[in-house]
Amino acid sequence: MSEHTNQSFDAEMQAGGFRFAVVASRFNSFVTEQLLSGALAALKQQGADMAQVDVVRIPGAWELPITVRALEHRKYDAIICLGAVIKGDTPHFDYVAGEASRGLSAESLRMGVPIAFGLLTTNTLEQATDRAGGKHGNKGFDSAMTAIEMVNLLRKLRAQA
Ligand code: INI
Repeated sequence: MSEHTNQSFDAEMQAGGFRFAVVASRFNSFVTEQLLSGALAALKQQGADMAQVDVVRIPGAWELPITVRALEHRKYDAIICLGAVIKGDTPHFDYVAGEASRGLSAESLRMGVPIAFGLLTTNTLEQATDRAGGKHGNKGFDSAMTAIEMVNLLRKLRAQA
C-alpha cells in the first residue's frame, strides 16, 4: 500500500468543551452502576466539564432508543448508553438486546450524533461483572472513551476542507 496518502484524521482524546449525556439502565443495576462509574471516570480523566455531563436513569435496555430520541433537542455532542442484558432461560434476552441495539444504531445514524454502545449482552452474570470493573475492564469506561474519540473525530471530519 502506498504511504503517500493525503489527509489523515486522528482524533484527540480531550473531552473539554463538549456536552455528553450518559443513559444508564437500572435493570441489573449492580452491573450498570459500575458501568456508570466507569463512564464518568473516563469523562473526568479526559477533562470533561462535568457540569456539561447529564446522567439519565431508565428502567431497562429496551427503553434506551426512545430515551435517546427524547434527548435529541438537547443537542448533546455524544450520548453514552449503558445497560446489561444477561441471557436467561427465555427468548426475552434476544428481543431486548436485539431491539435496543437496532434502535440505537438507527437513532445514531438518523441524528448524526455518536451513540456509544455500552450495552453488555452476556450469557452469564459473571461475564457481565468481569466487564463492569472486573478482570475484563469496564465497558462503561471504554464506551465513554469511544464517545470522546468520536466527538473529536466528527468535528474534524465535518469541518470545512
Ligand atoms: N432489561 C435489561 O436492561 N436487561 C435485561 O437483562 C432484561 N431482561 O432480561 O429482561 C431487561 N428487561 C427489561 C426491559 O429492558 C424493559 O425495561 C421492560 O421489558 C419494560 O419495557
